[in-house]
Amino acid sequence: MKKTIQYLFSLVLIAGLVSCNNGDNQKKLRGQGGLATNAAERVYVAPGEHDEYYGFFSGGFSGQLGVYGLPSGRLLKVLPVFSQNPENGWGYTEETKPMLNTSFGFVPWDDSHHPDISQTDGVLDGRWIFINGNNTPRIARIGLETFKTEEIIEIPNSAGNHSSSFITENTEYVVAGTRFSIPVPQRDMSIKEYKGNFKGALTFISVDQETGRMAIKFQLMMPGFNYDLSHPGRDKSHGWFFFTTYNTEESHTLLEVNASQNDKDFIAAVNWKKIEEYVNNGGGKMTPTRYAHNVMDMDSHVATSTIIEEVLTVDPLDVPGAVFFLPTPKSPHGCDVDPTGEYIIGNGKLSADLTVHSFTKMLDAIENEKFDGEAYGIPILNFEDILAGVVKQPGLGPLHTEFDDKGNAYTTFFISSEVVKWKVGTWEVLDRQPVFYSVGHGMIPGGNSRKPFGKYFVAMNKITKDRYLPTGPELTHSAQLFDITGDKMELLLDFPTIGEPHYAAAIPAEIIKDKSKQFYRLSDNKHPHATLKSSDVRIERNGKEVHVYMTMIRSHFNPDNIEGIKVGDKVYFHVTNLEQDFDVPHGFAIIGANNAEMLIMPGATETLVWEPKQVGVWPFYCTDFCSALHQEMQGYVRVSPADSNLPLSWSVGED
Ligand code: RUQ
Ligand code: CUA
Repeated sequence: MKKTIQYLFSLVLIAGLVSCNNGDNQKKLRGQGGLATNAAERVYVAPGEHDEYYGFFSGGFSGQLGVYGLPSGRLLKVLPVFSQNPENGWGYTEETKPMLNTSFGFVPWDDSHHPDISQTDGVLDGRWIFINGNNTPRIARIGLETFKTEEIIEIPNSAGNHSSSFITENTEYVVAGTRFSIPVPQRDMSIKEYKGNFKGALTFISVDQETGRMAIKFQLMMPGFNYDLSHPGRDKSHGWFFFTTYNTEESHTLLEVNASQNDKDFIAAVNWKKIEEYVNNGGGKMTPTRYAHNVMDMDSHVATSTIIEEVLTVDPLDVPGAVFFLPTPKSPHGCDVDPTGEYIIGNGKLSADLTVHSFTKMLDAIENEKFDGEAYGIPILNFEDILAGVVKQPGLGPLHTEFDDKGNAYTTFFISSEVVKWKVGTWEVLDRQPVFYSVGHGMIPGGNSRKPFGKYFVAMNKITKDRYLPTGPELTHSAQLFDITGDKMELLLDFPTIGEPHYAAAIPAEIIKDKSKQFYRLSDNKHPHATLKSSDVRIERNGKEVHVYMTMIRSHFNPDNIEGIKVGDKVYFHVTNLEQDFDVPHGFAIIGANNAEMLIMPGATETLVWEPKQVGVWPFYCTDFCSALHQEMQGYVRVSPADSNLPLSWSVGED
């Protein structure tokens, strides 16, 4: 243990030295500025012009997905996923609340890390983007025509859903791996009995190719390690999935020391095709559990949440030849597969070198049973037998590797704050560039596919410090855009990001921009409380429950005068936006509401609940500046005492 502590100390020391270097580098860079090069020109997107790529940056602890244009770094949209969003009412309206339902009840927040775009034949196809929620394990699917979260599935038997959400090359599966191992089923037991008793679930969620609907196909119940990151095999290794592990020591306390004892942890190689076949032939065990499956119906825009009470679990020992461990030095974090599918890179956070495994050698070792022991009955392959190569002393604290389309890899180094470019196959370091500061993931558009678009590399940095004007103790995170078309990477741009982007995914804009929906057709509106014509405008009372069927169009509400509401009522405003034009949303807000406004897209219906607590005449108004007469887009609700006999009445345009 002493040794480890010393080692950690030396890392910290080096980190200190390196950050001084960074300071120098930064001064140098500032001195040159963008003026020495034409960097500014290369990220300049003229007014009215469009960016070349959509970049989807995970929101981290904001729980959302940030949509940025690249190369400009302009924020285009905050797309709500796992967290309530008052900007448009996500998670506040009656239609969207079920999307945030879980087996723990309504959970209006999460920590989202890794988006991944759907693929066909290993190439980005732009149908959907998936992203994980860590804290209450969930996977979301977002449609890239509407940029709306269409589905969220909870992952049972999982905790800290981190090695997620990564997809196979035809989007057959989206995969979710547990970071924390836990007792399965959950039970009251001593934490000290962790070792040998906790389980790590790796979940394979099938995706319907027509609708995108997700369903948990099976959960592989692995030993109680921490499963950190994962990536699919591709091309020749399609059919396999790789997961980094740490804490193979199965320590339950002070992991910073105790989980760094083993010289090597593992990458778990999972032959999912083999397990799929086993499951399709009746293998696996239906196990009681509870998880929520939430679906947004895209015709009505009403979400439903269903609690599912069983899941198919698979014991890896029941499917011989499906799961192997590849020894990988020192608590690997990132687990990355190159575009050819041959090389699997484990980035050992505490290792001096980068280890690259060979898929071909792995198959050979499996076939010839060149094992080096086993862990919980799962064969461990011999390190030397599967080693493709080592990138020697590339930097300190490697985290993640991305790939371009020219056979180069780009690894991020947290401690030495740099991106290092190296050659796949020769393992030679070609270039290194400092980042400001302490980079986590890097991203190349299509970098997790068979066809990367190797023009830009974006570093997502964990520490911002002095890069922008100070904003008090709390700063946004900082991303940096590099041009990677030449031999050397060139820093072009810094841009601030919301939340904490971990991973990001980007796609050429031309693949999706023409499919982007402009408005919803009223004739397709299947909302059960839609009001499609003025003759259907009405208010109905059912005891204390009042339903207002309202419409909005430039620049009035119908009705805009409402009387007969009483203190203690629960008023549902079902509001339909009758506009049939691009970019004419209207908002609805009412004084005293305990939720948010709602922003209603043209052709859609949304519902806000209001529980008036005070007698009076209370205004409501449109929140989105929709026309020259937007300020006139308003109305009043008269609220009478609870025992009032005033009948319901409503009107618009009446004196
Ligand atoms: S993580 S900074 Cu949540 Cu992907 Cu590595
Ligand atoms: Cu409608 Cu402002």
